[in-house]
Amino acid sequence: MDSADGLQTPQLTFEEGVKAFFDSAPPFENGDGISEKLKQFIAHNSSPPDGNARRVVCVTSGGTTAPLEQRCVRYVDNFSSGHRGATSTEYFLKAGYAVIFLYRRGSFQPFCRSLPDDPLLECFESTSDSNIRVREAHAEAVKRAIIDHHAAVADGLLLKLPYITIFEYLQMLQMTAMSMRCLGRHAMFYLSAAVSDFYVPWKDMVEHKIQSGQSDLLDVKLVQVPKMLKVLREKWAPSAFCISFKLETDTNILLKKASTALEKYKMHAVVANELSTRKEEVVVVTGSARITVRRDKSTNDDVENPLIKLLSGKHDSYIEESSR
Ligand code: 9Z3
Repeated sequence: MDSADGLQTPQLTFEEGVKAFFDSAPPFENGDGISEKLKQFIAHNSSPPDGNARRVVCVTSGGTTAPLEQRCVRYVDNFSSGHRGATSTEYFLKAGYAVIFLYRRGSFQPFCRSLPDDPLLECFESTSDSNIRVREAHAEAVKRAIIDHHAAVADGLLLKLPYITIFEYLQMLQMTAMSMRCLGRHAMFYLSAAVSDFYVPWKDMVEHKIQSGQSDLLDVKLVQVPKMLKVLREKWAPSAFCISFKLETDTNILLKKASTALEKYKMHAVVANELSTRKEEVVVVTGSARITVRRDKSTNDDVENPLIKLLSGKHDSYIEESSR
């Protein structure tokens, strides 16, 4: 890549690229607090009061941003509503997992999918004596959301960690993975977040809002984000069961790209999905098998229901393999 003065900068090795990414990241806000929450959550689920240790899955959800200014006004965003991650979290909890939900702030949340877009204003109304009550039409959805969500959090089964930028996301993914290492094969990563491929290193970023009107061109140099899937598998959590996602808009290349990702990053499974049909069907690529998973339209089921059943079954086999 060219530097600002036009000179060629030397190509970094993969390891140098990883180091450069973390070295260039802004300080990790509240890192100690998050580390403590993770420690407690994992301790609680590895030796819970009922004596039944749980499997723990880290579900990543939503899209990361790559800021263009340090005091950020503009950024490059990655598409994802967070629906996949939020829905999958509900099914993982049903399947008996404890879930670390690493999500983009403002994206879909578990148990809130049946609520309208603006739940506070649409679900509640004021009464003649100036109190607030739930509107009849939303009563059941609000009750379910509150009961299920509070139960998961109160029982210590759901830990929610919000991010916005690619820096926050990868710093938290690294911290989560290191904390989950002690779980060995009982840990799972379900990486459904849409992660930026390019970023501006913090030290190269302008501090203030980029001014328009100075030139017709906006000259911003973006650097490739090192593929952290590889680091996750090799260094951060080498025994964990890892599932990544592959999103394409061209179905002709989707499965090939998913197989390449499976091999290149040594994933245990890659879930391939096409943008417009992603809520109807996905293909799970594992080894040489390609398993199509469809939503049952007759029961209005979510595609995540059979998907999580399939993946937790594969996780069972992965755990059993180690005791043979
Ligand atoms: C996905 O493919 C997810 O299934 C979606 C879910 C983002 C499509 P929604 O949140 O959509 O329900 O609206 N996630 C991974 C996307 C991605 O960026 N994958 C990278 C790639 O395809 C690999 S990490 O190269």
